[in-house]
Amino acid sequence: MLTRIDHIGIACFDLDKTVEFYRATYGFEVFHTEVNEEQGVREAMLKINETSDGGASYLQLLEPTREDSAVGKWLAKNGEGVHHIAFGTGDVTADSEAIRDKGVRVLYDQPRIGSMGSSITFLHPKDCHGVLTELVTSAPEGTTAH
Ligand code: CMX
Ligand code: CO
Repeated sequence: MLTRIDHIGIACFDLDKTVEFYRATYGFEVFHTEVNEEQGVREAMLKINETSDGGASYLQLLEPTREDSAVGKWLAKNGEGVHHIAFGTGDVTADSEAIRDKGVRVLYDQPRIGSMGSSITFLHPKDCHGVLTELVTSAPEGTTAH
């Protein structure tokens, strides 16, 4: 079951400058940064709020590590902006299979590794009214170092 907004993914050209904008404008601090080579991103997670199911909601600021990555291609075409939304679930595998059965294209056969050791998959934006949609199951508590 999808229980929360896990994060909103925002594509940017310069991660450091964008992080500074969110800090100076809103007071949001960086909770975690990492490079995910498989996804082709350098990213910063800004925690916005805790949630009632024990998870949290974040902004995920994304800078491409290579031009031919999903975010690199998207930035070249659209410029900076909201790239995707991500819903949180306790079981990304079960939920993505149930959604696939409804005729929505799920991009990965098996979930892959996302931020902070989470398991992630994506739904094709053309099957979701133009919104690239990610499903996320957080890593079990205590298994990730920040
Ligand atoms: N939101 C909405 N529509 C999008 C989109 C997005 N983020 N990215 C692409 N599209 C649309 C394009 O506009 C295009 O539409 P038209 O045919 O009408 O022009 C269509 O989808 C195909 O786009 P494309 O530019 O040809 O790009 P690809 O098909 O090569 O890739 C996608 C699109 C969704 C398969 C690819 O971006 C992908 O695999 N995304 C999942 C992985 C990802 O985004 N990783 C980065 C984030 C990592 C993280 O969150 O941790
Ligand atoms: Co994401």
